[in-house]
Amino acid sequence: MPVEQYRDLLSDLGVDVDRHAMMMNKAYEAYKKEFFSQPNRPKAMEYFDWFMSEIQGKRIAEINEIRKQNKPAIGTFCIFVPEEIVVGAGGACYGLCGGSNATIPDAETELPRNICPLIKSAHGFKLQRTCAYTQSSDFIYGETTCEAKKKTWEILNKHHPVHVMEIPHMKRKKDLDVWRDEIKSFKEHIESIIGREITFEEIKKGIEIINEKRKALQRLDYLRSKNPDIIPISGKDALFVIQVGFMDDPIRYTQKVNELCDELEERIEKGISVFPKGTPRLMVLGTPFAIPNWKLHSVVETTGGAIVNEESCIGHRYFKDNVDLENVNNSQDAIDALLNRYSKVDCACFTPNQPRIDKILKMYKEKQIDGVIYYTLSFCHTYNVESYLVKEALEKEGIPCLQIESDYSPEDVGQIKTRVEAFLESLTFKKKAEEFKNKASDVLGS
Ligand code: BJ8
Repeated sequence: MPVEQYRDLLSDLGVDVDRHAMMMNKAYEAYKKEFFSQPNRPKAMEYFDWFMSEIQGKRIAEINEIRKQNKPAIGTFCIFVPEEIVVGAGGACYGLCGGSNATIPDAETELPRNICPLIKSAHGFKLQRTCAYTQSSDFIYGETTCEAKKKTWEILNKHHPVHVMEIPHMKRKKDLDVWRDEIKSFKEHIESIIGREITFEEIKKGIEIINEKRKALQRLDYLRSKNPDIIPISGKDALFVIQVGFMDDPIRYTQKVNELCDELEERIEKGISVFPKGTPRLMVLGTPFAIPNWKLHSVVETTGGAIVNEESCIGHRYFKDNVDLENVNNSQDAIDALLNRYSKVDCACFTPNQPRIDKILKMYKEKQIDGVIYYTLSFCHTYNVESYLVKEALEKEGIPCLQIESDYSPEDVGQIKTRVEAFLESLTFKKKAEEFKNKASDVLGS
């Protein structure tokens, strides 16, 4: 990974350059092993491969060019952050590193062992100073979605500025009023950093840019699962494309995702699939997958299954809704429109959260899924507890579900593989039994 040429910049940002270079080289080697070994990848993945090689290099240089022009750079850990406001102001809004096991021992010097690995990993990156995105951010925008996160912000704030947004845990009118004020306060906080007001035109522009990005991702989501016999891109590649969306420049990224989609359309027309016909099609539900957490996708897709959708924040939950700009004529309208869109996010931090269950059932049917994997990061209580209600609804509909709880360590790979293997076998058996039943009823009916 060519981060060497950015040594001076990284050093000015306070990055521990030697440790960072060592980690990034390892991460890039892991990426090449994981991704380049997949057969028949779309040509348009070349851009995303290039992005990985520059993830802590050129992109960091771009963000710091933006900062030089007195534009904001905001780091986030949640899809509740209204990135439209930052992008509208000409700034960069990006997800921070939080998917690696390598930073967790450092984090555990300040945080308890028994909390979610995403939070520990992110905190560890700050303590090690090995995430150039964190080091480049004016502030980290935290939220009160889960207990572990909201308490971690107080400790993280000792090392880097953190601004916390209160996300209510219900969606009554009084809760939404609080949320609206929080969006305003986010805008004001950025204004206090750049020393000027963010205009309505800028917010509108930001909304348009991010709506286009979400539209491109909706298109990718549709093409991955459109044809039951042709899967034009692996789940792992599609996941990586979505992960890049949290770091890349949104306009360039949208263009690249659309180019990939053009190629996927062609592949579907020509019948080019990366998996053989009849491969069990899976949807993954649950917690986010931060780079380089590709463990589940790797296991599933090297065991004979294909993932065609992630009902996750690094997935469908992130891009499913656009901001409606109709009748939006001033900043207040724009904030209402943002609130309207963001309050549709169905994170398990809400109670009740029935819309998530209804959506899962709908997606299962629409995408012609064979089975679902309910995936939670260890110690994520909201998603773990909510799994009871989701599984109950799936069971009622006769939808097969495998629940997997995991962290970032490689130790449970063998065990997950064994469970996935058994699950895939049961799906294949179920499919064959259904085909047999359908044939038999055709014969009897004729
Ligand atoms: S909108 S899922 S990105 S909060 S950190 S809740 S995994 S214990 S990330 Fe999330 Fe926003 Fe919701 Fe999505 Fe659990 Fe870990 Fe908490 Fe987590």
